[in-house]
Formats: sequence, structure tokens, C-alpha cells
Amino acid sequence: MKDKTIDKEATFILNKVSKEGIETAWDRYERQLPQCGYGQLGLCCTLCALGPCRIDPFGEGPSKGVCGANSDIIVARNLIQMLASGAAAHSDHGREVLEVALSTATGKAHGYKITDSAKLKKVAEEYCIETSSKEDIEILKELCLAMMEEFGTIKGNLQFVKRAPNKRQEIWHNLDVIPRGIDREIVEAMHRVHTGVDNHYISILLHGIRTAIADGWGGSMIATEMSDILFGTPSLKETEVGLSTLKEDSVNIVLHGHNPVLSEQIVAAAEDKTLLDMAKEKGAKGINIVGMCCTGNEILMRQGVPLAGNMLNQELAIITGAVEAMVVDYQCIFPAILEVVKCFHTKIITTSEKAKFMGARHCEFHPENASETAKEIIKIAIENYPNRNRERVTIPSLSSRLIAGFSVETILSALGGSIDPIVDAIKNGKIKGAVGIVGCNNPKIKHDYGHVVLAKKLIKKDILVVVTGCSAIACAKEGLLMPEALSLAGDGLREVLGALKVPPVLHMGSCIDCSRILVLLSAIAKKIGVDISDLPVAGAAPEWYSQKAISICAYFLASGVFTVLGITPRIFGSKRVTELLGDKLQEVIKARFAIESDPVKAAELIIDHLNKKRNFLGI
Ligand code: BF8
Repeated sequence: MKDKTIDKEATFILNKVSKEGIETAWDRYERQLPQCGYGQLGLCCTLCALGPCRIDPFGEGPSKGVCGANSDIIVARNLIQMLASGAAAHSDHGREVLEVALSTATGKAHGYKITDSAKLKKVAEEYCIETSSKEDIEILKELCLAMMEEFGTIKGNLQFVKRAPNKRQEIWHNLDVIPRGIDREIVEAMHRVHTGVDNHYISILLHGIRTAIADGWGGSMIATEMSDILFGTPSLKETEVGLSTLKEDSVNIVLHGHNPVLSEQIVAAAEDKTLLDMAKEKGAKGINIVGMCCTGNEILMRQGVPLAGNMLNQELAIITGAVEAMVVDYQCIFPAILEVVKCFHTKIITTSEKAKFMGARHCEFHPENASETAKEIIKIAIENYPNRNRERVTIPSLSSRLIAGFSVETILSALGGSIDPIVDAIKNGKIKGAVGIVGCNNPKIKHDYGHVVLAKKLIKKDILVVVTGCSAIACAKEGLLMPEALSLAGDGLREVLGALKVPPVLHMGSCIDCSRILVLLSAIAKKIGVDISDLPVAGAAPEWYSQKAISICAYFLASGVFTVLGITPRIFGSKRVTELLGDKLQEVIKARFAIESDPVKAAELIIDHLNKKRNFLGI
């Protein structure tokens, strides 16, 4: 099992898997090998019924599809289609949070309230909404409507773009990539990839940049900010991580997916006395809610709910035999979990109208009756508790502790209310720079290895690491989110963060919360008076897999952040596209990407980049 994962609890469960012959993502990946070479190069076009067409990378077979599209067009279209799907996923999530907020403001939804009134007013003022003479609920309504307008075509530009440093905005303006509307850019991306529309790879890729900015500085940022207003801006929370957060004597409910709108209600409903009594009647000691993937990160950051694991842990959680219900909303939920549950008593409960699974029980979420739905779901789990086969329960016991909740606001308050101490530490070299490690798991890389090794190498060299998504969960399992991990850090980083009593790796949230990283970078750049691309900072996605990760990578690059990918994107079928995304991109947006699957070498690339930027700034 050692070549599959470095997660000790996952290894423990994988031993059970191999004895019982249960299939997991690693088995399915092996059965796919060798994966299609055309596909890996981005040279297979399945967009229309003239095809599927493929281009021969060796120049012996066809060089064009039936419509005449060459490798540049095909590669660029395939890439932007992935990106658009990722941007759509993040932004549609943001829209749903807005819909819940608007239903709250108009009195249609009753289970929600404004939790962070100060943030509501601050964000409303950015949107030029007058706040001094109005009730919070009225401000919320106006803010929701203003944000909803940004999804369409009426307004013509996105508000949060103005949060970027002026120099960055100028670059976007000169390239004409400032998004006009979130949905508009995503729809236009899909229009451009239709056969016979955008047949110039540069034009396609530039629109990809615009679509990605619409995600990072639009849909994702709106999702983050409105979630903070409704559910609270994250503050420090300490809890446990790992499959051992599942409890032998309790009704275990795993909340998996991305959106906090229902999971927050389930966390609250788990305290309901009637439900707790019902659980006891069924022989359980209590109701144990744990998180998985980014829904897990959302309820961890705000409520301190323990985390069961990241993306490649989802099947393994069910295989413990101790999960009464896995409640899913959307994104990164393997259809395979419906197969795994056939061997166990676990109920899969789907909740989103747009994410249904054959064989799952569907309890649809609507803001008007979210609290009732949450209770109904918990009841299903409680009723399922007596069906647990105790002889097949295998819960590991190697959990780690973690501290999460590092929103930008929490980081600033830990620094005494100002960004100055971080800027000073960067200038005097005690902190050499900062790196955001983000993204997924992927069985092509040993589970969690890419994240953990990279983070350890960087903190050792006095580089502050911030994490989101499944990367954060990987680092948490390794104990890197605890102040004790400062023993692995270099002297300078240990001195600065030790005084603040914070860990060397800061958990900033779910994947939409990569927008928090943009806000933090912007604040540092503005303080120093430079562009983000001038800072000693970088991004990395060592184990990425999803379309959302492509969008994140693109908006990191568009924001001026050098980014290292651990998995090769499907672009190498076109020399021109590869060159454009390398050196030429550097010329126009002052950032480039690199591909390195070995996290030790990735750390070297990043350290080299940070040193160059330090030299440039003369620090
Ligand atoms: O949004 S890191 S595997 S769970 S896509 Fe998915 Fe990747 Fe995990 Fe979160 Ni992000």
C-alpha cells in the first residue's frame, strides 16, 4: 500500500480493501493504463459529430480534424472547455449561496441569519451601497441583488477586480481580459469552442484568462464573502482530522462536497434534543458529524467540525463500515461510492437538484425548508444505525490534531491588525516568501505525498505556506497545521510564527477560498507598492485533477503568481499553445507555470523563483 498513499489511516483501510476485494480509485486507475496518448496531449477532439477526430503527434497521420482544426485549435479548445467547467462549478456554487442569502433577506428562508454584520457592511460599501441609515437585512438584500447582477451582462465589469493592485488591473485592461459578467464569460467560452467559432488559439486562450478571472475575482470571491456574511468569517478552530474521527459508538454522518448552505444546517440540527434522544433510543451515544473534502473544510473553518479526509479518502470512509450516512451536495463526489455502499449499510443521500446519483436517496435542499431537510437527513442516519454490522467495523486510531480558520481577517488580527509584520519579515528575510499549495488528490501521485513533501521542504527554507482544499487536509493529517510543526521550519519562520503561536502551514479554507489567497497577496503587494507578480510568492497544485483546478491555476497565473503543477495538463499536443502558456505568457501577464511531479524538485523551482523575486525587490 505504500506506493498508494502516505496517509497511515488510509493504508490501514486499504489493507482491509485488499482482503475483501473491494474496488477503489487506485484499482480503477490501474485498469485504465495505459491512458490514451492522444487524450493526454489534448489532441483528441470530441466536440462535434464530425469526429471524434485526432491529430497524429508524430506527423505521419492526420494533421487536421474533419473541419480543418489543427492541433493548436484542438488543444486550446479542449483546455478552455475544462477551464470553463471549473469556473462554472465555483461560480454556480457562489450563486447558490447568494440565493440563500436573498431568500433570507426577503424572509423566505428562516434557518439563516447574518452572522458577520461588519463584513456585510464592508463588502456592501465596496459595492457603493449606502449602509449608515439601513437595517442589516435591507443591506443584505441590496448586496445580494448587486452581486447577482455580476453574473449577467448588465453591469459590464466585476466589482472585486478593483481589489487587485492597480498595476495588475492595468495589465488586464491592456489585454482586454477584465470580465464583463461571470456567466457571460463562461457561456462565451462554451460558444467559442463550438465548431467553427473561435479558430485562433491565442484568442481562445485569452478568453480562458478572462473566464478564470471571472472565477477567482468573481464567482469564487462572491461565494467566500457571502458565506462569511451568512455563516461567519472563519476564526481559529482546533479539532481532529482523519478517518478515526468516525466513532464506534455514535451515529456517524459524513458531509461531503462543497457548499455550506445545507451542511451548516445539518451541523446545527445534530444538537437537536429530540434527535439526540432518538439516537440514544437506537443504542448510539450521540450523533457524530464529520466533514469530507471542501464541504468538510467549510464547516471546519467556521464550526470546528472534525475532518474525515480528502478526495481519495471518500471511498475509504465508507469501507470503515461505520458510516450511517454520507450526505453529498456536489463536485468531487465519485459515482463509485454507490458501488462501495453495496458492501455496507451506508446510505448515500443526495441533496442537490443538479447532482443526482443512481441508487442514492434524494432529499432535496431548498432554502425555504433547509432546517427540516437537515433533520430528515439526520433521522435517516439514526434509523440506519442498527443496521451497522459491528463485525465489519474497522476504524483506525491514528488521527492528528489541526488548527484551521485562517481567513485574511484572522491572519491580520493575529498580526495585531496590520499586514506590516509579515511585510517586515519578508523584507528582513526571516520569511523568504509565501506559497499557496492548493488542489486535489490524484492516484497518479502517491496520495498526499505531493502536498506534504512540498510543504515540508518550503517551511524548512523559511517559506510561509498557506493551503486550501484537499491540500489543506493532506497537510493536516501530517500534523503540519499545528504549532508543534514549527520544529520542522527554518529558524526565521519559526521565530516569526512562534511568537504568534501559529503553525507554519495556514489553512485558509475550501477551494473557493483560494480567493482569500488573492486578497492576501493583493494586500501585501499594495503595502510594498508593487504588483503581485513582483512578490516572492508562488502557487502549487501537486496532485490536481479537477476542471476547477485548471481554472484556479489560470487565475493564479492571471494574477501574476508563478504556479507549479504536479500533473501534466493536456497541452503538449500543440507546440504553439505550450510556448504561449510558457515564455509568452510571462511577457504579457508576468507569470508562468511549470510542471514538476516530484515535490522535492518542485520546491527547488519555487525557491529559485522566490530568490529571483527577492533580488528584483532588492531584499
Ligand atoms: O474543491 S481540492 S479534489 S474537493 S477540486 Fe475536489 Fe480538488 Fe479536493 Fe474541493 Ni478543490
